[in-house]
Amino acid sequence: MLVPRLSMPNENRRVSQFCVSPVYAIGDVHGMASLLELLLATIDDDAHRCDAKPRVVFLGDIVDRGPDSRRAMEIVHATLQEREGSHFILGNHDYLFREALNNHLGDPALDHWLSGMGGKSTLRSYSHRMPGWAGELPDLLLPRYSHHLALLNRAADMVIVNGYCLVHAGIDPKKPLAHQDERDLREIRERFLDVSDPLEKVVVHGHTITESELPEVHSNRIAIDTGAYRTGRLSAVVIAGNSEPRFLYVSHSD
Ligand SMILES: [Mn+2]
Repeated sequence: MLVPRLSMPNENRRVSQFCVSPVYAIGDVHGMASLLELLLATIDDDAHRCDAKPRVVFLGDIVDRGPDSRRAMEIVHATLQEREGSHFILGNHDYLFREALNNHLGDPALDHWLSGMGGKSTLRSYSHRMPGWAGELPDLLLPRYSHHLALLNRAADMVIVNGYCLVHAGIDPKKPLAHQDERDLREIRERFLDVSDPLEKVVVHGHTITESELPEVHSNRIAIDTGAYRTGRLSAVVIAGNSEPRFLYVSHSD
């Protein structure tokens, strides 16, 4: 059974939450480290305006496809250390990377990750050498990057913030939040996206690039994967107390 990680200790206190530690949830990064740096600087400016300490939740898929997964992972690691109350939710790409580093992937699965999921660009950002077989990968990377594996190993599946449920891909609309399957949280698409009925909480998610390539607000969910590696646009939603969610984004053309 999966117990949602209730990780914001003050959220139930009966105090005004206006401008108190807003949460900035960041969509799929996919190796776009420069955009991530820019977005975090934008978040700092935004939080500074209301004199608040920003908490950051990464909605996952930090690695693969884009050019600099290693640096993106380093930024996530530093952000979690520096900003209290911040979290990293594991995406399906991060999961495969974690499995590879833990030596849990056989050669066919490794090949699928490298060739079919954009894993090759992740490995290139870490090492000039490609592993000859799955078992070689941990030896190649872990001497210098064991802290990245530790980050992946302790990543969350779900974070609850105020009335919102933050996950990578979505939830199974037929199950209560407390009984979700981890794999659904990382991978679900149509079974979740096609449902417009109210859910237990409004779900904030990435994983599927929005049609508009901008953040989208639906009746039961907020979608913020704006396809950074393809569109050059990385987005975040700001959740602060009882105010309506609002959005920040950065792009290469800014
Ligand atoms: Mn994904």
